[in-house]
Amino acid sequence: MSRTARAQAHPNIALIKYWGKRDIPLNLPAVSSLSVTLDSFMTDTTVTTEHADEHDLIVINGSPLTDRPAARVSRFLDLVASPDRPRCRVESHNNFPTAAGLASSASAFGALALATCAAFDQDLDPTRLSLLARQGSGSACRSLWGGWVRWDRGSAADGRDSHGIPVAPRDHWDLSVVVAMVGSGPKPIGSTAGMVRTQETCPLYPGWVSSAEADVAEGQAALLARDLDRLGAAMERSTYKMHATMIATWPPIRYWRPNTVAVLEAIEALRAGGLSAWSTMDAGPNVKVLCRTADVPRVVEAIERTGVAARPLGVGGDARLV
Ligand code: 2P0
Repeated sequence: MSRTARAQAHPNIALIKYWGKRDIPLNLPAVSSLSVTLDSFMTDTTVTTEHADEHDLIVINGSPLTDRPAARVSRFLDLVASPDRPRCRVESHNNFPTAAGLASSASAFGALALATCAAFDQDLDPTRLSLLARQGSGSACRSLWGGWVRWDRGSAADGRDSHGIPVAPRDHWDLSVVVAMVGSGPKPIGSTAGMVRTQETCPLYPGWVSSAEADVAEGQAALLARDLDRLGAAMERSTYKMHATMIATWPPIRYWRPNTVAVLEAIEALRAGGLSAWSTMDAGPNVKVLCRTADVPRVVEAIERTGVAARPLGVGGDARLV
């Protein structure tokens, strides 16, 4: 009998970043990370079993997936429900730009893990869902929970100790993330390939790995103490260190555009004027600015003065079945 399940998950933004893997097939990270889940931006995914065709049908924002991206989703379905499962139809929508460094793979595999387990009648707790989601895309293991989430590197070879851990609930702290939309096109190189190239060719990579756990501890302590200057400084440090390893990779991985720098400078100018606002960037040209919710209008104005559109987002909630 055919079954259908629908789930929604939000993307998350890393405050302390994940870049590099200790195991590629299992998506085990070389470093721990710390993130905040966003509201408003969302992936909405419906999984239906017993699709009549010989192959899975995977449709993202109205277009069927083919080749490797489709195979990646089918492999994930195999992981949840064994390779001899019935074929499935997966329909997924993002209400924000896909594959532009806005963590669409995090919300995608978070929602897919939840919907697939429900469609195959598996009742998994959030930690087991997080372990599954991680195998779809590393950062997805942080999107099962709202609020503030840590992902431990872990040390087990099978990855059982590497999953999301909620650190503070959504209402812990009234902060916002203002996304400066520098570019929304597809990125020059995806995160997975970019991480491998960094590990293989970047002479700075060992320093990135050896300093990361202290950054997570510092970020978490600042978060729990609600100390924005301290959290923001830890976040910017992690961002610049990660982008330094990307840029010192060969061939270099440079996601920055001229307006990326314009926004970074505008935020530094706000800070020089006494406002606590801090920048981070992921595998794309967009800048995300962490600030107090009351300061959002001033941050939006500063970003828009550079000619870049700004989108303020709050802290989001848990992934959920609909
Ligand atoms: C992060 N990023 O911590 C970091 C910062 C991008 C830069 O997690 O290969 O899509 O699927 O595990 O999770 C993006 O990488 O990579 C990412 P895979 P993922 O948010």
